[in-house]
Amino acid sequence: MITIVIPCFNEAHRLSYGPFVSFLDDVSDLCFLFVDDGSTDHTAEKLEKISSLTGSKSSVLKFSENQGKAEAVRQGILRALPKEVSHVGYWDGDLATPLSEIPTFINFSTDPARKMIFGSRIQRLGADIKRHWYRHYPGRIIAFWINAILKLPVHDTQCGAKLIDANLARQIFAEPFISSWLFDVELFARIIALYGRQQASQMIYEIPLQRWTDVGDSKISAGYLPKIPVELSKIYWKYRKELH
Ligand SMILES: Nc1nc2c(ncn2[C@@H]2O[C@H](COP(=O)(O)OP(=O)(O)OP(=O)(O)O)[C@@H](O)[C@H]2O)c(=O)[nH]1
Ligand SMILES: [Mg+2]
Repeated sequence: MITIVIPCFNEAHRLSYGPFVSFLDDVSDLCFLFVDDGSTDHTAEKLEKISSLTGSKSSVLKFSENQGKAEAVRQGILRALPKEVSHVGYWDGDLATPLSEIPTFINFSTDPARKMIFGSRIQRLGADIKRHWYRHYPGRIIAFWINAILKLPVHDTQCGAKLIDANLARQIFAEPFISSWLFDVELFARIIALYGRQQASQMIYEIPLQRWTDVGDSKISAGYLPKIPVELSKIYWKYRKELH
């Protein structure tokens, strides 16, 4: 069984039931756990509707106060892990990465050597990656600094589409994250800390996505940009011994 956590904060206008319902109709051994992170709009009603249409294949974890994406994903994963799951994951609820990419992730995860599989938004011929230039270019600069900190040739740590072996997830989601948006970088740092860089680079597998669309109405505002170097410095400082 695989559980994929969908973090949702005031997503009523971006959540549509159709894709979730039809995807769950077609798959077995996979369920979604939606985390309603203190939403104040109609997210709860939308999620209830998805739950009622999909039965036991989806459930909702609700927080009365907003925890931020990192903690919401972490709590969702911790909720899923005691059940009989081989893998857990998380997927952005705006479906910027369409659910149709999930089977590719699952295929790659059948190799037991691959412990964390994640999507990469690489614009290339033959793929349909629609990302605004004003998100793409800052993203590449941030990715450069993330590479420098992790010392791994990773293209896109920040894509919100990841599938992780349950035993590894038990280790890397145990502690709260210090960063609410760059927590993905901490996941990589924690794997390096546990297994060393050499082994980490064999356990982590980056999949170039076939389709990705910038959905708009992002929760990350331009005001967050100046905070990114500060958050990256905090991450570097916290994990510096393990990352040397
Ligand atoms: N639980 C929780 N989820 C959040 C919060 N803010 C955003 N999210 C969720 O995180 C996911 C990604 O949020 P977006 O606003 O799409 O972020 P983004 O900037 O578009 O990220 P990209 O799509 O990678 O460019 C969505 O499923 C959101 O609902 C939050 O405070 N708490
Ligand atoms: Mg998005």
